Amino acid sequence: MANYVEMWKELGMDLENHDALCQVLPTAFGDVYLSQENRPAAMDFWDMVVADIHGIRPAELIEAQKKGQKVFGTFCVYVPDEVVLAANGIVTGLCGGSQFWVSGGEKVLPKSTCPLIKASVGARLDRTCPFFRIADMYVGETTCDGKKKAWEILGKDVPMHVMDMPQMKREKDIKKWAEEIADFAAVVEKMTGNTIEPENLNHAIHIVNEKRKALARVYEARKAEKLPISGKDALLMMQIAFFDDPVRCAQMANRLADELEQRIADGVSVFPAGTKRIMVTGTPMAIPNWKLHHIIETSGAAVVCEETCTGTRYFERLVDESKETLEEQYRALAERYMGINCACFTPNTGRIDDILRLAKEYHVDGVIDVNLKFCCLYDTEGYTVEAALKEAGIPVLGIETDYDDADAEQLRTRIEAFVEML
Ligand code: BJ8
Repeated sequence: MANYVEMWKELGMDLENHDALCQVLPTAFGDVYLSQENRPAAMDFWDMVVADIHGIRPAELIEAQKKGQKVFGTFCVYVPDEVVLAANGIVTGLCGGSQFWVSGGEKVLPKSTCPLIKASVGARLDRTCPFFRIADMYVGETTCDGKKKAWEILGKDVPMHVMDMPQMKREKDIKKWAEEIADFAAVVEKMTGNTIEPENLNHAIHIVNEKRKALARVYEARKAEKLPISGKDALLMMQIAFFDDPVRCAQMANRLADELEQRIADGVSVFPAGTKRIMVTGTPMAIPNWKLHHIIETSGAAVVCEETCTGTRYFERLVDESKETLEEQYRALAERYMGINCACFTPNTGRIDDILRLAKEYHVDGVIDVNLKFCCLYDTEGYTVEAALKEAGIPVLGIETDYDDADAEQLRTRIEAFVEML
């Protein structure tokens, strides 16, 4: 860690405060991750990344900036990475997943804002996250109300581009999203000084598709009866996918998938036979939010799938690689991205279909519908989700939580009781 102090200083970070974060993270990671038995050897890559999460990748980004590349920070899986990559830019996720940042966000936001937004704003304003300091531009979107207003605060001293997200999925909405993508492309071209041509956009589409396929291979292995990987490890891979170089991410996920497929062939499982299989659905879990997975997996169950933006919503469905003009490519991108089922859309019946399909594919015994406190969208949609699951005869437990550990024991009691009755 010490090696990066100069870099953090140059980034204008609050070193004293940041030290406090650097001290808690390794303990949390050790308790949650390194205590697991028989982890796949290929997890060594993600362990190494987490150990220096504010060092290794930020240093790479700074190097790239010195060579003229621009870094775009994003907060939502609807923002198409392909457009940035096509202009030789770099994308990094910026969503905050730690309670450490929440109080900083509460200085300027209502307390009744979801912790993901509070943590993201806190990380930025308290100057304790290098990724926020490095990004040349932030890219927001008009998904939920909290985020929409947060952009106005976050965008004060860093260029901010906001993509106007349709809230329905009619043909005219898909067309509108294709136009938004084209507008975003123009902004990216201006920022990077590079032109987006059909060739480089198709190359970028291919890169991101390969990343999606690699992540999907790891998820495929989680459908096996004998689980070759824990939900916590799969979640970690997903969380870091938002920060990593997409080509390396695909290589590492494929390397992990090779090992998992071998484990399946050898009958190796990280859980005892008969462990109950849980699917988690709901709000995303930004790094280092491992709270719910840890509670579930230390309460006698295993997480086999996440229908979240740090799960299947991130990689399912590919972008058509056969298009030849920019207009067709933007349309193909819009079609793929509008296939994501976020609760900010109405109606959002596609999400219910996904949940029922995934519950079957991953052979789940029960579903935990998780809502980050003050996320009105997912909270309200929980009613429909839970009714559909009950109708399908799939046990479901709805919970609301935040990043604070204060409710951990209470959650554990409820989750243990739920697992017991499965
Ligand atoms: S596509 S889930 S990443 S918007 S949890 S900030 S919705 S109040 S993160 Fe999201 Fe895109 Fe949708 Fe996914 Fe608002 Fe809810 Fe907070 Fe949320």
